[in-house]
Amino acid sequence: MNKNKFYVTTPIYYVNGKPHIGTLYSTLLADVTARWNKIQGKKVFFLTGTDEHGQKVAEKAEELGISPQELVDKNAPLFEKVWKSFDIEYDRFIRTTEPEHLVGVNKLMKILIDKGDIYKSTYAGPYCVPCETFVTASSELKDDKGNVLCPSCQRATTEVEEEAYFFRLSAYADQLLKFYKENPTFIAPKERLNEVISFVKGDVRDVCFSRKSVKWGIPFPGDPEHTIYVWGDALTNYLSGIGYGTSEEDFNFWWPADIHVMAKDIVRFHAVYWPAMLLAADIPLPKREMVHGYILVDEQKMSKSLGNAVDPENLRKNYGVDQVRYYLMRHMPPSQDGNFDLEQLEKHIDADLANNFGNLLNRIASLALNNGVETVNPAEAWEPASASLKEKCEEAFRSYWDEMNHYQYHIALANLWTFISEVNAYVHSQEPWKVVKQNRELFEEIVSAVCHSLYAVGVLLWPIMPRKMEVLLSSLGVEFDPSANNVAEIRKNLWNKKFVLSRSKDRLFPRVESQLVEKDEAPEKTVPKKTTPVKDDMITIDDFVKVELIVGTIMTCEPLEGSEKLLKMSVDFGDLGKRQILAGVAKSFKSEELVGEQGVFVGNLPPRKMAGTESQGMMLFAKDDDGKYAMATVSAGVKNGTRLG
Ligand code: ME8
Repeated sequence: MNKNKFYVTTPIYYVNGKPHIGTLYSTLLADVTARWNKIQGKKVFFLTGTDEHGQKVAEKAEELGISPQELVDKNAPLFEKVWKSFDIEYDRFIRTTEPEHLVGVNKLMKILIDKGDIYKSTYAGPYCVPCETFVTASSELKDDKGNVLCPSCQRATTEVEEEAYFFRLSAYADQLLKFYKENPTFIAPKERLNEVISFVKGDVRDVCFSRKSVKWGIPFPGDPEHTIYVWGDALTNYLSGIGYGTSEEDFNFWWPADIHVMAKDIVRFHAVYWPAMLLAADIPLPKREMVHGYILVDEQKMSKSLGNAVDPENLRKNYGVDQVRYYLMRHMPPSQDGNFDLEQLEKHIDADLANNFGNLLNRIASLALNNGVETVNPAEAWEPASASLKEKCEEAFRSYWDEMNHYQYHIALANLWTFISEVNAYVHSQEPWKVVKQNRELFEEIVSAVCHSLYAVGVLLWPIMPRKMEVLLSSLGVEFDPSANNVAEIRKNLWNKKFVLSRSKDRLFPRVESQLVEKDEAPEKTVPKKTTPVKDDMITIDDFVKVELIVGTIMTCEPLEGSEKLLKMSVDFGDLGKRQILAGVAKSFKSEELVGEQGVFVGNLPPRKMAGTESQGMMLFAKDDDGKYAMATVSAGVKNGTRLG
């Protein structure tokens, strides 16, 4: 039965630390996957949460002098807070200390015990606390003091010798190998599947499934002197989070998981132990596992000792939620490790988002509205250039669809940006600012073709940048409903929509205010020193501060009738309102070139008439020796009405 459902999970994160850019990355991949499936009209369940038991959490609590329960209650909300601030739209945040989870874990463990797949023995060997892993003798590495190092994190392990319950993993090796063979797409990318296969083909040992010396955990069924090994407890969240043991109806609807997302560090737990536990309990296996690389900082793994963990909250405050979401999804390919670099982040926000994409919307919307086009109807028959853009839109959809469904989000985005450049090229070649004076119908067609393109892009990018795309769609007059199977509409590429344009107050993607240059201390308020001697050709600071230099965006611009030199502009100064400004630069600029540009103006000159028309300010230009003018502007887009000084 096709239930038209999609169930996606993230790892549940240890609560001994805070969310960082790496855990944000996994959670974002899952969020984008969930949203992409949502807009295909599927019912989606997205599970994330925190892993709260085990030795590592217990040791951290002890170090802080608080109880483990206090520690987990303090830290779990930090994850929820950060995910919410990044618009991560999860359906359930599971905590492994919740009663529902305990029910699910007990149920699964009892099945394994009853089946005879759990037996009691003694474990003697090294244990890695940071990874909560029993390190097998075959993979031993040693430091110069003779300590066994963990093969995964390279840190020193501790020797453990204790009575324990074991899970008969070795009994499932053949079934696992058969499963991998029959399901070659189980793990993406497939190189990781090869690693898993070689592990299972090697010396697979039974897994220790309980800890006697660790008290912070779920009591082992029938033997409360032991607690359940934290990984046996944690993996079961994927079942208990959808009702296993508490609501069979929900569980039967959502299970199996369509995708588990994780990084390469925990692939063995997910691709070997977890399927074996499910096979033992006769529960269908998850359909797929997306295994991504690490996010590195300065080409190194993030770690507490290096102090190089990137705080998502600072990124959000400095750059914006959707800008960070976009950068991580476009420029950190999931198949390999990716270096996180603030300079690159800033560069891409400016180039990809502010210039290439955001500007397109601002330009076309201002041009249309300034020329009285608010309602945009589809053309009855598209001119060849527009028809060709329509075809490109269809092609862009096909490749986006393909790559998104193969979880290649970075390629999907790169392809979509090619289309955005094609839309820009179309506008450039069609010159709507000229056409508007000659052929109104064609002008409206150009606006409509761009709106249809932006509509498709807006819907397709919603999973990546939900908030910004809702703003974009709303400025096209589209009320976006993610459950309305929007993808089906885009696939048809009918270009038969009507748009109602509105002017937005702010730019969709402002240019970045760089955080990389050390900011000067805020200048102290200048107290004019009246006594300072001033040469004849100099002014005092008091003279300078009298001049009000303000930034404004040119909304309309046209030659002033009866004048060869003057352009007449309407300029938006934000809270200071709109003003009519005249500038004698008609020989250097075509009026349409100035539309949408941000310039610098003298705001406190008295209005004066030029060629019979009033100018309510003066725009600043630099004039070179040949008499050519260049506009004075600010390097990063700022709010209209901002004062220079
Ligand atoms: O392993 N780059 O929890 P954990 C990319 N509780 N992803 C990263 C990353 C980085 N630098 N650092 C962490 C656990 N991650 C267990 C999981 S699941 C049943 C139990 C992400 O807090 C990545 O998804 O150590 C990795 O697999 C996970 O966080 C490990 O999180």
